Amino acid sequence: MKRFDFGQGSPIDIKKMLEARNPASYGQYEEQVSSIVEDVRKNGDEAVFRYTAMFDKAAISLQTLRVTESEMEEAFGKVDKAYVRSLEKAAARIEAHHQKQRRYSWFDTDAHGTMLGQKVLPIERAGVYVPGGKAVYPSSVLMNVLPAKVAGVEHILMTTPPDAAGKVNPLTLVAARISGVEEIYKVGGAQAIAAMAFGTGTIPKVDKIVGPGNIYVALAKKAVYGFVNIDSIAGPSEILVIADETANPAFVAADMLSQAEHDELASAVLVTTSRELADQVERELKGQTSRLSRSAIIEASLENYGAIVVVGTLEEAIAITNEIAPEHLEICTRDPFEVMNKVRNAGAIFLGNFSPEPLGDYMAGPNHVLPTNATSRFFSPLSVDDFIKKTSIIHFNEAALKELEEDIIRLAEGEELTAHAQAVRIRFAGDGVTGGTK
Ligand code: HSO
Ligand code: ZN
Repeated sequence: MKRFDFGQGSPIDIKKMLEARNPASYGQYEEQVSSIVEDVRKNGDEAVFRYTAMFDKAAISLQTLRVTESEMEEAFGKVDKAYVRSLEKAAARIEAHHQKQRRYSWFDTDAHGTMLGQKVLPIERAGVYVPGGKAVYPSSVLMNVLPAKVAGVEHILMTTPPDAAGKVNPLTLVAARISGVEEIYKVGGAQAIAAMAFGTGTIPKVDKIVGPGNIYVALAKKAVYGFVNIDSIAGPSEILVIADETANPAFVAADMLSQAEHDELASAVLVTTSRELADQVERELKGQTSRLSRSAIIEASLENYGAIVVVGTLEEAIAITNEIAPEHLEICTRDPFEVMNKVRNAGAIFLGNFSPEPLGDYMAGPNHVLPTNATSRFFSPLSVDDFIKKTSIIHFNEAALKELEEDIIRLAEGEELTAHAQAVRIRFAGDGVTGGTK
């Protein structure tokens, strides 16, 4: 845990610290990933089964690639009823929030005889990648699928790696069913991304791939971008807390630890105007960590990417925050709304002492797929917008076109595009401006 007291540290120090998390070793996997992607593109299902045998140690065939109804029932049999109810409650809240993001087609007419507008349609097919292994997050299944559902995407499919026995994690299956996904394929890694991007004999090609994954999945998504659309590539989790002397140090520490436990590369930062609070939070972090099951991960993450910064004013805290552009921002100050008004860059903002970050991870309703690595400067949370596309609509009648005729011809001739000019002129050739078709 780094400690910067006012005057010693600067926002740039923390930024540098966080930038170190961008793995410089990306390149070493790139070749392997692109050869997997090419192989799946060429050889389809056969390559998918080969890589599943190699990486997941599972024997999957055409008969077992797709999750069956009886496997789904088996999964529901294994998962606690109360857990299912909580997931359903979360799904309802997430859906309600995303309903408010819907966009509609619009058309404007004017007295001159024009009709201009924008047609909004969902993409036809979305593919959701769900990781297996240690980070099975059913909450992330809901967060990735429900915006697509609300957008009206008709075909939503999911891929997730099987275990060595060829089974998919039951929590993943339950979350898939609750969010309304009927088509689930047992394939993970770069091979899953390639399968969804190009299609195989069995797995349909999609228009957009979303969902978190390891470095192979991230690189594969980059490799297929352009053939299909992808979501942004998520980095390790981040939390920044702005606090003054009114904050509760135990709460602040607990919330920082909640993100630190995600992985060793996660980052938890406190920026406070109170030296006393800084000391108390530091003590709380130590005390609480030892009682947590993932204390080893937390210690590593705090050691490398944790920081407590004491500043003179809230203005300075806000400036540091805007510079860091954290994924999650908690504001625990006397008037959190006033601070929130001045924040420009953050994925999600949690206000006050009773809006802990995990509330947003599971239940509040807004999406927990958020921009990381300072990309909240220009990226937004995953939303319904990620699953729609727009088409411009243009209609002019003769009189309306006539009004703009001269301007269009002038602009076209300025670009030396005489065929462009002619396409307008020809419609009014009766005026003798040019020779018409007669
Ligand atoms: N905090 C993570 C999402 C998550 N947390 C899933 C728990 N489960 C996103 O940054
Ligand atoms: Zn989390």
